[in-house]
Amino acid sequence: MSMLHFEPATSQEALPSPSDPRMVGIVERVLAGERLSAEDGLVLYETPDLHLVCGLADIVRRRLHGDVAWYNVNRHINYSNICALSCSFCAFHRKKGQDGAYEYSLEQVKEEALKADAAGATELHIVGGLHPKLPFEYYTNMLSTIRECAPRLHIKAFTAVEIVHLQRISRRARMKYEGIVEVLRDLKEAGLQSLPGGGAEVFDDRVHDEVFKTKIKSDQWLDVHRAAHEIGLNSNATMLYGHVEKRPERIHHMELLRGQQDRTLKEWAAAQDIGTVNGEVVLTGPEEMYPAKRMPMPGQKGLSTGYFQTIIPLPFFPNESELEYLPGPTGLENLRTIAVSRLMLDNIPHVKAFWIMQTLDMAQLMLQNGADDIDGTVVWYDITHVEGASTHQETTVTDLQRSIREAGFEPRERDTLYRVVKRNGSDWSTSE
Ligand code: V47
Repeated sequence: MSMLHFEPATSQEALPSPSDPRMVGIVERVLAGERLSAEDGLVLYETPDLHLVCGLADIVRRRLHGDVAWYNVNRHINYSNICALSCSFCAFHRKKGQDGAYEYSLEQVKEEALKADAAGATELHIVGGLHPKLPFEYYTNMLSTIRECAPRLHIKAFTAVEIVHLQRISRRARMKYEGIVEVLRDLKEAGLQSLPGGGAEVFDDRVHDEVFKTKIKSDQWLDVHRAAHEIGLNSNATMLYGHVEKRPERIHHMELLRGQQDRTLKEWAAAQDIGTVNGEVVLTGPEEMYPAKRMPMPGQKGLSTGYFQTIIPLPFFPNESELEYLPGPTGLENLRTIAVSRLMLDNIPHVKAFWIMQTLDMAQLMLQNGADDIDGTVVWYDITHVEGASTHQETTVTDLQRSIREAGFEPRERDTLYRVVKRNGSDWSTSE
């Protein structure tokens, strides 16, 4: 990592002129703060004017976050890799009894939570496979154990497909949507505070049938997050790209997320005096469009539900999966996908370049091209292993801060809900 400090130039005047005539209208729309269409999204993916796409994403990112870039002090816990499914993109899953299969006891989870808390972490990010044998109580006990032994830790846990699995094993089956709401309420009562964005993959039936056929489809993934929002939990969203999907399918994925977020934020936008056109809530316009606060934050006037906080585009890692013969996306495709996500998802406040998958060096570049968050210290991560990394994948706060500064931004520690963290060693508090 270079120690050179880079000052990104992103003023409107510094934007390169379009060589692709299709970009002219897009530039006008972005500068005016108008929503981009699916057709625009495809142009952003296909145009040779990559610098222009990235420059536009940076302008929009700075409207929302100025020169701040976010990180957190967290721990990921992958409590078990035993999974009833066998998605072909996934190298994490094992069958019970298979070499390398594991599951954490509640005692082990407690130990990790205590260690995380003692080290000053603010968040536990907990996900695992769909374990065919663990009872529902394992999950509620896991949450309540953490809640009791480390009450300061925010518990962000379980992807949408795990929630559907928990609904099934909890005997809360009844009506599908109601059952999901009920199981989420049980989990919330036990200590769950938000949902991570995993398991969304690509919202497309063809892609679903080809590489994750037995997993839930887009409508169920979106329903789980809608239900979580309904009961006041915030969540994130991901998009796993660079395998068998095509670019229009990625754009469609973004459109579905954007549409759902529109419906969620409508009431909030009205209370904040943010104009909507056809119910569209666009947060990424120029300063003069938003004399009031444009960023949704929990507890704000008009916001009675949770919402999508962050989009995390995840580049596909073929290593050791059934799709190992695929090349995976290039660095340039990863950079472009971050920029396109920032421009298309105009109502999701944050774009995360997850350093574990993007690498810290590329995450620096991504901060200059649409991303405003790089995730946190992580410590343990078992789902992907970049270039032979072990499960111990940790970085320090010093390195996160240095990376952010080198990229030309001001590092700011956040909690899971993007409140500013004030820290004194392992002691911390939030601004609210
Ligand atoms: O759900 C699985 C994906 C996800 C592979 O919410 C793969 O803040 C690439 O969701 N190559 C887990 N990706 C990671 C995730 C996440 C990460 C960081 C932050 C947040 C957040 C969420 O990883 C899985 C799946 O979609 N995945 N296999 C693979 N071979």
